[in-house]
Amino acid sequence: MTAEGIGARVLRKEDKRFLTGNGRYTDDMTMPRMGYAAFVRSTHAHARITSINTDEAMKMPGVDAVLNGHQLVADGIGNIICGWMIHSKDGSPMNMGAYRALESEIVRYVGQAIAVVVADTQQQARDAADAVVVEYEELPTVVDSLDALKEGAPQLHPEAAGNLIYDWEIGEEAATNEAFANAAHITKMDIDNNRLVPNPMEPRAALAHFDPSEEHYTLYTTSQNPHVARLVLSAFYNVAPENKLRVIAPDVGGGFGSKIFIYPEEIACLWATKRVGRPVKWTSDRTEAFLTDAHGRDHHTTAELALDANNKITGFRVKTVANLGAYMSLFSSSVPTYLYATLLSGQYNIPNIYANVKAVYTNTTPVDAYRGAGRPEATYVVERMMETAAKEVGMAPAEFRRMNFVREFPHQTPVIMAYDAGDYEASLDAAMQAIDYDGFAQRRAQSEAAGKLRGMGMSCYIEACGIAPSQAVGSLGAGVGLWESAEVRVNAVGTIEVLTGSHSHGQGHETTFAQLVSDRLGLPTESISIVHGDTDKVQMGMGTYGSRSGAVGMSAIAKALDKVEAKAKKIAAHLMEASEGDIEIEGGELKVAGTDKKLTFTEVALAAYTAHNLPEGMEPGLKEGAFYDPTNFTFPAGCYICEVEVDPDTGVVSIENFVAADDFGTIINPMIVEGQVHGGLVQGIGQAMLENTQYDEDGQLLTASYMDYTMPRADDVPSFKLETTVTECPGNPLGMKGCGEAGAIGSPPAVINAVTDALRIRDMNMPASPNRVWQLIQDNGMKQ
Ligand code: MCN
Repeated sequence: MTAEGIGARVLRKEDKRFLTGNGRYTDDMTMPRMGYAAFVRSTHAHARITSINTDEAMKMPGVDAVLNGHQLVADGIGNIICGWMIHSKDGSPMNMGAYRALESEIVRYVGQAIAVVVADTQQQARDAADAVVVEYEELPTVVDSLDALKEGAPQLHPEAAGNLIYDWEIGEEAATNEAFANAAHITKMDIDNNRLVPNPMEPRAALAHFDPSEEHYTLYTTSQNPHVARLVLSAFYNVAPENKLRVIAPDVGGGFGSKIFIYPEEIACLWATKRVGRPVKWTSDRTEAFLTDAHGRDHHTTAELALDANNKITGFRVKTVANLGAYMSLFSSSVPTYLYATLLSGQYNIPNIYANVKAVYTNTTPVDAYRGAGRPEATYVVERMMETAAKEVGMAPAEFRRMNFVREFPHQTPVIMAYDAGDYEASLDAAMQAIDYDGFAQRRAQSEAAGKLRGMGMSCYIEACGIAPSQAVGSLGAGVGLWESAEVRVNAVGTIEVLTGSHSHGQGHETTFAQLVSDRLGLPTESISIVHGDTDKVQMGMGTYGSRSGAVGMSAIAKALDKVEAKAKKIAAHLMEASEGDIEIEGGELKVAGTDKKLTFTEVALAAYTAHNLPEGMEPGLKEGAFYDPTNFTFPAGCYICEVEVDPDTGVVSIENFVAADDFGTIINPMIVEGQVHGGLVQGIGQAMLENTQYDEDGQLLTASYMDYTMPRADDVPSFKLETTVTECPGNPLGMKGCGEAGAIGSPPAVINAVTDALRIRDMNMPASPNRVWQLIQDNGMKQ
């Protein structure tokens, strides 16, 4: 333990670089003779391409090449794939339409890449892309997933009849139906989850370089998982063999899930660099980001909750239609299935659950994981149902939840997940106390006296993160196991480099990972460097998503540290002529217990490399690696309570109080965790209050800029009050649970529960925009 060890509020080491403008992002990289790429994109949501005329574009200044999908296919570049196989309830594999990096026959969403221009400057490339003439024969479009399932709907892919990708189920249908047949009360709701655009601060970018002398490719890219990118690019797309491809994800300015997939642009740049014989760089502009970054959410759900005469939940039946857009992206199939429906038990003891999920193609941008990925959708359904059911049976929502909580662990849910540890009542109580739950009636009366409406809503979320035990995800259809790797290199002078397969793009790993090492070895964090994001430096990794870097990535480091410590103790024991079992590591020293004999860590490290006085047979050096494969997910959980005031004249909702009580197990750095929760809460509140992705019936994205897509700003959110409860996760050596997504998962239902409470209505869709809220007030006659 050191002052910078586990539990310390250490300032983020990486911030010096970021705050002084010294971050190095993909777009900052330059190479000699570098050309710039710009994409010709479909202006139609569904159309047959009848011709692509590049004559004018090729004559424009600086233009090197205009490459299209015919050439891509001729060069043997593979289709974009979805790496997680889902089987329908009849056992058939999912129906996947072909997705090419450049499409030359039928385009299926606005913004789909058709051709790539390479030119001397970015502006020349963009101008030339505008000059490429594509002729289309328009086809009918469908943008809503329920419409896409209707008979006679426009068909997107010949491989997917009726636009159905899969018709999947989980749980016991017959037993659940029986629970409903015997129910004393049934609550039924139609619940939509609005489509979101991820909007990380740094848009996607790629810089590809082919070195003909070595037949070797380098790709700088805005990736959350460079090793997986390399694996997928080589194994499926045929762009380069894995040993001839180096993928570097340098500083990445946020991802929120949207940078874990392989996109057409990375494939096209890698392919184009060899064809044109110069490095090729592409950087997305914000409009391209709106049109082509994988979107999130977009569910239509019908949910039913069965209660017995004592208001105990006896059954939960959920039918969801998930819009996956025009093509299946890398992880898209898992989001509305294993990441969604397996969390439908929430924090509750529900004996019977049955869920059916239909995934559907539409003429919209592909949909994949976005912060929370399936778990916000599940939490929204569960927590809207809990609030509504409680009110229908005349119970306080907190007490209805309390009486249905899971209380004994481990707890096997009917939908695969086995919760390992938790204390849901503790976080409920902490949140209720922090928001002064009992004082709400008085605050409401005061608001009403001032002509305002006031409401309170809660959400008791649970999520499964630390994704995931390889055995489990493998048996569920995932293409790869989801372990993590680490290597701890102790240099001869006692400084440390930690190589990790996790990738930090805002989560502060350079600080928290160093804190773990500092805690274990007693060294200052400034002598510890975290190396990540480069497939030539770190041998293998699975990357960052599903709030896994703490629970899985740091556990791999802890395992490697075990080995480093064991070897260092052996060396120290030998040098001090003591027994290995008597060596203790403390404060940067290796001491012989009960004596004043000691060596500094640096002395032991030096001895490991000078190597003339090592125990017999010991290899020189002090460098150890480990792979860590978790035994279970981790299950962070908490209670969020939101209190809103609504101005009935304008429909403006103001969040007056927001309390988040979370259980993340052992916390490495409370300040970083609070930052993660703040960010997540703002994203969740953005979804609940402001953000909404709208297509018109022709498949044109109406909300393709910040003029029309409202992102949350500082003045949209209150000062959050955070509480912490701790039950250690028994599944990893550090007792940690993930914290990176919780805020975005738990907050939307808390907000909507509060707004519906204020308006005294049963239901409404997100976002609670002033216009929608004002209209609801008019419709329900509540204007005071
Ligand atoms: N941590 C801790 N104690 C815990 C849990 C975590 O101190 N009990 C620390 C970790 O050491 C790490 C940070 O908190 O520094 C987040 O850890 P974790 O919850 O393991 O999440 P990941 O590092 O795997 O990050 C992924 C997660 C996800 S899935 C999304 S989406 C997301 C998020 O993190 N995207 C982000 N947070 C983001 N934050 C920023 N700034 N940008 C994004 O794109």
